[in-house]
Amino acid sequence: MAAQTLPAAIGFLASVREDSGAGLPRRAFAARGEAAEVRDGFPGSHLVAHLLHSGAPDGAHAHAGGRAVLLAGELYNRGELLSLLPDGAASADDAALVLALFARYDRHAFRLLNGRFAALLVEGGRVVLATDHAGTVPLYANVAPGRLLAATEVKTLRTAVPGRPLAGTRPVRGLPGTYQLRAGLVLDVDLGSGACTADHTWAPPRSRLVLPEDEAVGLVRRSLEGAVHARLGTATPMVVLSGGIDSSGVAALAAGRLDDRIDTVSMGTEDADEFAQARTVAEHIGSHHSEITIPTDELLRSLPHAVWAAETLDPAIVEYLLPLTALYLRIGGGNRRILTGYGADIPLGGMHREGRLAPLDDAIVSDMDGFDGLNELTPVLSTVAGHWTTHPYWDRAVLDVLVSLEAGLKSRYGRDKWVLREALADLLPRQTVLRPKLGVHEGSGVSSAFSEHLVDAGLPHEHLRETKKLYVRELFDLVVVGGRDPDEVETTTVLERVTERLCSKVV
Ligand code: IOT
Ligand code: MG
Ligand code: MG
Repeated sequence: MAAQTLPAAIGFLASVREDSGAGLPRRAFAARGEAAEVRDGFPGSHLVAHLLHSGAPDGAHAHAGGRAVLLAGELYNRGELLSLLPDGAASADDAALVLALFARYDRHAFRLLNGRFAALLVEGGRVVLATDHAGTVPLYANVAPGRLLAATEVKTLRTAVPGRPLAGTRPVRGLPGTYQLRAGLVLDVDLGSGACTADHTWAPPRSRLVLPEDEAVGLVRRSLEGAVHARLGTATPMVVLSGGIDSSGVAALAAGRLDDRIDTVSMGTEDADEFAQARTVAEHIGSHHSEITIPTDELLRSLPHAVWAAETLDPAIVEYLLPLTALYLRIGGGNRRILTGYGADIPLGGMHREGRLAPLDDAIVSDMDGFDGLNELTPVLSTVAGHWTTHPYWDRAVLDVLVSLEAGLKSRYGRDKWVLREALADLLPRQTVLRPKLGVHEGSGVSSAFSEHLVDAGLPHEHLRETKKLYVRELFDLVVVGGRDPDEVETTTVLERVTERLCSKVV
């Protein structure tokens, strides 16, 4: 089955127990959707779950051969995967496909998948949890002998009794005994004892590929084309378009594939926008284009929502995600499938504006080591508004290529992201291909608006980074750990608490 408008499920909250007692914690997803209840029984275990969906959850749950799987998200290499199975598998939904692969490869099945998903598999007294290669759908777990809870949003586990430490995971601030699985992880849990083993299914390449220019350019073009095509779905897709090379490339490849026009949308504030640059691209590819201006104070009011959705503590990431969250909240027209250019700058070193090759590769190595746990690719940023996002540059095959290419192909002839610009040159106006990088936080004026907001409230100029960190931490403690509704968070209260902390130096 090709990708639909939305995947069968966009999130889950699941409990697996040896006994059949106790249900689920209260549902408290930021993601918007209906919840389908799933109940399944096995020798030695009982599964109860809420599958979050927008109309057709069946494809997210499969049961066969004494095993069951729940899958939030979707797979992008179905063709490859089907070639490993008997012909009859072609009609299988993604969850059923994972189950069939598991029957053959056991937990190594997760090494085969290129997708955007979180999965839970039950086989008697054994529970297997898995994240995609980049952990793009966050997954959290809480395990004690005889019981396991897992969810795609940690706030849904905030009232759980602390569980035991888990290999391959990281603790979550304020929620002892609940852990986030790392990216590209399979966690194999023995339900009876709560003991688990962790196995990595992916790691960022550390070696670099030396290729002639034309081969490198062709490789980037083909892999990106494949990733965009696999993500188009069955309804008209939308691309969030800044008019930079990353999102313009995605939009051009999507438009080139479909007979109908695609939709593109660009956001700005009264302080800053990239409307002219995005319009140039929209006209060139013939998309239905719209512009959304979000007042800066509305943007700042969405800060609690961005933290609530992304469950992140990193202030720089919040600045990148805030304009996008605010944009997704403004996009109407029912549940949309949205493609982004997010993430291209990480493997290509686009954020570093660095021409020298050693510091460029230093930055790439460090960013590829550091992305895990930031949750910047989480679908919840848009599922809060009912939309599903997907990021072609973090497709497993694209990412493997982009990370691997030697730094001299990324910075070349005085241009950053050279290999990508060259790979898309025939599809876009020359000015777009040559356009210097502008970060979403700069193009929307968010970084400076956030700074001003703090300075206006009397917080010191000289510690803005630290202040932003405290601010985001305060929000996290309220809306994630504390379960508060982001609409009810008072900015003034948050500012007061940050001031108190700064004064008492409890940093
Ligand atoms: P940037 O690359 O500017 O934007 C990311 C994506 O957001 C774009 O490709 C586009 O799809 C969408 N977007 C940006 N601006 C607009 C706009 N005005 N209207 C509509 N859509 C827009 C930050 C950044 O530079 O964003 N993101 C980096 C990575 C951050 C660093 N993370 C890390 N080190 N782990 C990125 O690679 O996307
Ligand atoms: Mg970019
Ligand atoms: Mg940009």
